[in-house]
Amino acid sequence: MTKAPIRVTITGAAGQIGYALLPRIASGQMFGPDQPVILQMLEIPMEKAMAALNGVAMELEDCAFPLLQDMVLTSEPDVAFKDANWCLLVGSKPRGPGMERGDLIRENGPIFTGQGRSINNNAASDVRVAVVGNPCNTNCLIAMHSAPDVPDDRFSAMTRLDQNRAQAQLAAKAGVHTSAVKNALIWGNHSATQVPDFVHTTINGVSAAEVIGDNDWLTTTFFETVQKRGAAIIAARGLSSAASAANGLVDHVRDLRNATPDGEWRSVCVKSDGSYGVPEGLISSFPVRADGKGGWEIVQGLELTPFLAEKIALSAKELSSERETVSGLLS
Ligand code: NAX
Repeated sequence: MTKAPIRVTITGAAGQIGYALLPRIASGQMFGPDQPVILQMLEIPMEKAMAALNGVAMELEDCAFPLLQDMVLTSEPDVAFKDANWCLLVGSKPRGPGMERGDLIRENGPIFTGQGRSINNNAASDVRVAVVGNPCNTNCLIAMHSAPDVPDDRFSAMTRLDQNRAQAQLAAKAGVHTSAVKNALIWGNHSATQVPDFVHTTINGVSAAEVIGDNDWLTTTFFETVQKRGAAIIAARGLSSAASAANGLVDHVRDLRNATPDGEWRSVCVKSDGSYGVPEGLISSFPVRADGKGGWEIVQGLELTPFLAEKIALSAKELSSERETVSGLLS
């Protein structure tokens, strides 16, 4: 019997990531090869953006995807989030010339109060929300606070792209295929303070730190390469990551929907319960395991080296200061 379609809302659908993401959802890569989808695509109410969205929809039509049941194109959040089962909050304003991170947070915050409220009032009772638009941790925090009727554990933000980057860097250094690297892990904020772990990651079953055996490289080159990979892509491509970001989001949603294999975890930004010294209530990246039924837990008991503990505390401090900046938006 054919499954009932899932309604997936994508904000910023006419943007770069949207363009790389939509065909992957419509082709079944995010929700599975037998799961029909309805794409509910939100853009800003500007002629240029809506025309571009229309063009994207024309291309999706031209793919004749068997799983794509319907498309909604709108600039009204209440229409986009109506009965949505998954909300992928990708759209946000880019950082303009001379803008500080704090300015970006203040500019984008109100978008996420409005969208959070609209999700609260319109989405399906099983709705889940994944935030990509930057600063994604704090935008997720704002959306979560703006949707009081939606359980907090339905909200997440994306560090899966950073995890994939860390995995690839460790594999390249060790001279192995990426599949030999397991449990790559990002802690903290999706920002330049993010903490790529190398202590709990394994290469062919052995600690990555031990296999690579070069603490200097791990604590400097590896760290900075992962933290600054986004800027390196912009320098090379003239545009920010899009295909890899869309891929990260496909992975992120699958990570939360499917049971995590035994002994593994995935990096997901979720609401902190105080684990690993990250203040309660912040949206921070942790090692997370999903049960395949919609539930997840933060993996407990990983021992932090003084180096990792210090870096995680720094990233958490940045998250706390972002929360302070938007405190007026947190009801
Ligand atoms: P683009 O500028 O190409 O697209 C963004 C789209 O969002 C635009 O079409 C814009 O019209 C739309 N938009 C803006 N405000 C909106 C609103 N209120 N409602 C609906 N749509 C709105 O950016 P793109 O390259 O697609 O990146 C999107 C976001 O992802 C950015 O904030 C970017 O910083 C963030 N990223 C997050 C990553 C992560 O790992 N968490 C990595 C990739 C990316 O940098």
